[in-house]
Amino acid sequence: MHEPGTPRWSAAVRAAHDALAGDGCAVLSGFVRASFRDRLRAEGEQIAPLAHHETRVVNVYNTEPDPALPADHPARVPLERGNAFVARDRIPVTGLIHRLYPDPAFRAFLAACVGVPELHELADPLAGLCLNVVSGGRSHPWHFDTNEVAISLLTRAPEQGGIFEYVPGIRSAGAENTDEVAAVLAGEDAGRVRRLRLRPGDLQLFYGRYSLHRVTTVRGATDRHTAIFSYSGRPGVIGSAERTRQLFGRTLPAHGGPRSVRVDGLMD
Ligand SMILES: O=C(O)CCC(=O)C(=O)O
Ligand SMILES: [Fe+2]
Repeated sequence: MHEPGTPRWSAAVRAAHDALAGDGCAVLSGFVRASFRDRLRAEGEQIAPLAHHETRVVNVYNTEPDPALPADHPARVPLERGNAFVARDRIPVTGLIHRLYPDPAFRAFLAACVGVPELHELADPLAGLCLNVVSGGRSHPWHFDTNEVAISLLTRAPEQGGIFEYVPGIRSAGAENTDEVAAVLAGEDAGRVRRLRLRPGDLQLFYGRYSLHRVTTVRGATDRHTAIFSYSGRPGVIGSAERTRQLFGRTLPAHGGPRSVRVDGLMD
C-alpha cells in the first residue's frame, strides 16, 4: 500500500479493480497482518459498548414508504435493523482503524482500486468511520448503501452466522429493478445471492449502492464487528440530520447544514 506504482502495488490494484468490475465486490484477504489482528479485535471490543442500539423496522431503501405504492413493492416490506454503530467521534484517534481511515496511502490505494482520481474522507464527524456491531440474535437486514462504494474490515468474527450476502448490480443508477429486489426479499431468488464468510483482517470493497446486501443473523455469544470506512469522490459530504439521528441517536452542529447530494435519483 505504501509503495504506489511498484509491480506488487499495481497487481493488487488490478486484482481488486477486476473483481469490482466483475462482481461488484473485492476481498483483500489478510489485508491486516496476523501480528496486528489481536490488537484490531481488542480495540473494537473496547469501543463496542459505545454503539448506539436502536432496533428499528425499516425498509430496504431506509425510507418512509409511500402509502400509494402497491403492497408487494419492496419499499413496503418491513425489515428489522438490529445492528448498532459506534460513531467516529467515539473511536480513539490512536486506534488502528482511526489511523487507517484518513491515511493518504490507504485512500490513494483504494481510489486506484475503485478507478477514481481521489477519495475524500467524509466531512461528517460521526458517519465517516464507524464500527458496525451485530450481536447474537441480531442481523443487518437487506439494504442499499447511500455511498457508491463501501470499504469494510472485519475486526471480529462471530461463532456462527453473520454471513455477508449480496446480489451484485441488482439495480443501476437508471433502474430500481423492484421486481427482482422483491424476489430476493421474499427468499425466491436464492440462486442469485452470493455469500462471503469474511475472516478478521479481510478488507472488502463493495458497490453497495447498486448491490442489495445484508449480514445474516449472528449466532452465539461473540458479536460480529466491522470497521466501515466511508469516502466520497467529493470533499465536504455530510449526512442529513434525520438519517444521522436514526443511525447514531444524536446529531452535531455540522448536521444542520444543507442536505448531502446523491449521485443519482434512486430511492433512499
Ligand atoms: O458490516 C458489514 O459487513 C456490512 C455493513 C453494511 O452493509 C453497512 O454498514 O452498510
Ligand atoms: Fe451496507
